[in-house]
Formats: sequence, structure tokens, C-alpha cells
Amino acid sequence: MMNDYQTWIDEIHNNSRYGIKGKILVKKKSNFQEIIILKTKNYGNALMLDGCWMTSDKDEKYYHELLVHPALSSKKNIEKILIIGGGDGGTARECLKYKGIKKIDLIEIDSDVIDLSKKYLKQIGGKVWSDARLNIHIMDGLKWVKKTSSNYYDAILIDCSDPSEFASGLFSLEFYKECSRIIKSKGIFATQSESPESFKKTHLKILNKLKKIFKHTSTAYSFVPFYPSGIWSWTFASNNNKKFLNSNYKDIKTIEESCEIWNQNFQSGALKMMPSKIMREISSNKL
Ligand code: SPD
Repeated sequence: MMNDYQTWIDEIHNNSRYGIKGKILVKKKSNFQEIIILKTKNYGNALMLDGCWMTSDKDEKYYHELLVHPALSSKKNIEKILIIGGGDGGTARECLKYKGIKKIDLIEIDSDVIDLSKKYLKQIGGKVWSDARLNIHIMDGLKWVKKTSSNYYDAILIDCSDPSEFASGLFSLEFYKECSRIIKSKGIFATQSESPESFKKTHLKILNKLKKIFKHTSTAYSFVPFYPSGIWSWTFASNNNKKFLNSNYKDIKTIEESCEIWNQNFQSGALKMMPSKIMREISSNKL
């Protein structure tokens, strides 16, 4: 009998291939990028944008929980959140676990990513798409932050793709400056900050730029099975004088119980995992 799950799809990065075998559900060119959704036996449905793996049903929690919880659990109360990217809904889903949230603005450049995620990655977005607190804006993230008033958001979460023609603005000094301006003085900023192994140069640039703009930064390292080299990073930043990144949210136990990967111990380990070579190169301060 014909086996449908026979197509290998690889992310090819630096002469290495990171691939999985499955059945192609979607392969299309949107206005911005090529979108592939692959149905796999071990990872559920997986999303690839312009040749790079973004997420899959079975490994997304390694990524989304590490982006959201170190940031949000550090605050007693968070009302207004900005998510840039995040068109699969996973980041918004994790945010909506916090009780005080009044509004999330999700800025995604490609409406096809949202439409296809609603249809094929249902378990990632869960119920977020019908939550009245979620406001979706289809536009470029850099344009959005430029037009936002100062001192507006309690948290800003950058859930973007790797730098590319249209995503590179989200890794610029100009973008980080705008984020620092529109975040409240005690607000917290978080971004996926690429891999210290397979995207080392980009990783170092992100960390050095954030250090220039924000008073405090900390980077967590963990793994995302689908991403090139497996090891990944998330960087948190604030302009608040107090040390952030300890859990202060009142109902933290409920958040821990709802997570598959994140807990307070996991977080404190992840924040101490900076590889020595990265520590050394950061101090040399290349932008
Ligand atoms: N190399 C992949 C980097 C992708 C980061 N964003 C993923 C989107 C998941 N919400």
C-alpha cells in the first residue's frame, strides 16, 4: 500500500540538513514567502517559512514557553502586551494564561501564516483566535512600533523568523530603540535570539545591540529539536533598575502546572547556560 508520509523536507543551513519526512499539506507562495505545512508521524503538523522550520505541533512548547514565561512571570501584573510575529498563535496562547491581561496586539506581516495556522496548526493557537483580548494587525512590526506612543506596553515579545529581506528590520538597532521607547518603565522585552551555534554571528549581534539599548539584559539557552543545531536562545531586557527575571506573578504554580517544559528551576538553569565562547565574544562588543 502506498505510504503518504514519504516526502523529506529539509532546512538547509551552512551545508547541513535538518529534515523530517512527511506528507505535504500546503506548499504555496504568499506575498512574502514560501509556506510549507508538512504532516509528520512524530511531530504532528510542522510549519516551514522560506526554507526555515518555524514550529511543529510536538516541539513548539520548547520554544513558546521559553519566550513567554521568563518575561511574564517576572511581573506581578501585566495588562497590555505586544507580540511581533507569532502568527501561529503559540506565543499568544501562553500569554493568555496570565489573569490580568487586558489586551494583546499581535502584529504579523503575512496574513497567510495566520490563516493557514488556524486551519492546520489548530493545537498551537488553541482558543486564542476567538479571544476578545487578541487584536490582530497585519502589518510590518517596525512600522507598528514607530507609530505607537511612548510608555505603552507592559511586555513586548518578538516571535520573529530568522533575519531575511523583510524580517531584518526586527533585528535592527532602530527597532530595539523603538521597543525601549514604547515599553513602560518597568516593562519587560523578550525576543527569540537565534542559535549560539548555527546562527552565532546573528546571535552575538542581537545581544550586543540589546545591551546598547536596554539597562539590563539576560539570555536563556535551551533546545528546540526542529531548529538548526538544536540549541536556541531567548533574550530578555528591561530598563528597570531592579533585577528582573525572578518569578513574581502571584499564581505561578498554576502557570508551572500548565507548562510542558518551563518551570522556575528550568528557567534559572537556562539563564546560566551561556557558552563560554559567547561570553568572551560578547565582551568584544561587535555590532
Ligand atoms: N529558525 C527559526 C526561528 C523561528 C522563530 N520563530 C518561530 C515562530 C514560532 N512561533
